[in-house]
Amino acid sequence: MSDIQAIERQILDAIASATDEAALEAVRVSVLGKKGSISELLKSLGGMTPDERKVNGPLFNGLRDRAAAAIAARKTVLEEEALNARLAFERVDITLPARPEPSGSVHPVSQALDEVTAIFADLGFAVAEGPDVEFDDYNFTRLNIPPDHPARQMHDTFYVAKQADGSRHVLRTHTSPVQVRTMLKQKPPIRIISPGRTYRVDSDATHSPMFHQFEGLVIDEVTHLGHLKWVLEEFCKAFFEVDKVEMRARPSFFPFTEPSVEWDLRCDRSGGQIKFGAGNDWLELAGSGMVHPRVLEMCGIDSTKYQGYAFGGGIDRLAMLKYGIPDIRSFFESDLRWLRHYGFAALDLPTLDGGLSR
Ligand code: 2U9
Repeated sequence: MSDIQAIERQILDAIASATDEAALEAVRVSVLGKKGSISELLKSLGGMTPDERKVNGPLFNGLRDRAAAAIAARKTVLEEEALNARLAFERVDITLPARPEPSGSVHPVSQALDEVTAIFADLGFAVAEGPDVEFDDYNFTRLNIPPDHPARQMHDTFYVAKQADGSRHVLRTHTSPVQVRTMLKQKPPIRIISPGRTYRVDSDATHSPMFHQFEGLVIDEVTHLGHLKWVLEEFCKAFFEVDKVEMRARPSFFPFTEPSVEWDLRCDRSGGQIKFGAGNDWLELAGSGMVHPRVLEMCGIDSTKYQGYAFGGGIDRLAMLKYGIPDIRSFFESDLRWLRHYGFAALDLPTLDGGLSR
């Protein structure tokens, strides 16, 4: 084998052995670069005789052309391999879920609150909200509970420090001030539901210092207790997911309603579980009544033209009954094991057509 053939073999082996583009570039520089082996051979032609040049010129140029072609071909192969490796590595698996499964769950009180709201919204009630820290005036006075009225004691109020002008704020003891605010700014007809947090100084297995209420208010030229009973019955059927319910009325007293009525729901507790619509037990459901004319007047509504009914119930209590939770305090202990057991799927909002509690 001639020297040139041996050099060519060596160069082609080096090109074939380059495993990436950087190694191939190093081979190219060592062969075809300014001081590369083939460039040096080409330079040596200048010192040769014309006869030697005639023989070696084509040999060296042929060697350069074949080396350049081999480098270009190897470069194409290496580029393709590098691209394939990147495509394999950077591939997006579109069959994977976009995010991990959500691990949070909806608290049973939030679930019950959403259910109550969905049911009343379906019955044509708008949702009204207000602040947790209220004026004494809106929480008591305009609801026919003047200062020193004995009913104020019934409410076991949390008082907030006195303001500079001597007035007192309270943590609202019911959501009724939301209705007061609505009446002060809106003309009848009014049909609202106000769900939310309420506060009273009380704590045992069935009472919590912070609890949740829903209250409804309907004001129009003609409203009566028959309308109220129908609304509560429709609510109970939807909330407890039964076809039939039976309610009984008991006379009661609230300063803001006259007459005042409390409602019980027929149920059966004999099987360890509570069932509605049949049985020999009664369950306290809600308080209600026709809005006291004095309350209407104090909230800017003409009591000779309009009348209204109102009702109120506990959301925590409804959640306890529906989901079989025995102690209200467990709602607020933030125990994750408890939440995993009693919680509801996130993003699954209750609707009447899609299902309430599934
Ligand atoms: C206005 C006028 C009247 C709301 C009413 C009740 C009766 C009632 C309690 C039930 C259990 C609250 O959670 S609970 O302790 N509520 O019995 N609530 S009538 O009456 C109103 C509200 C606002 C302006």
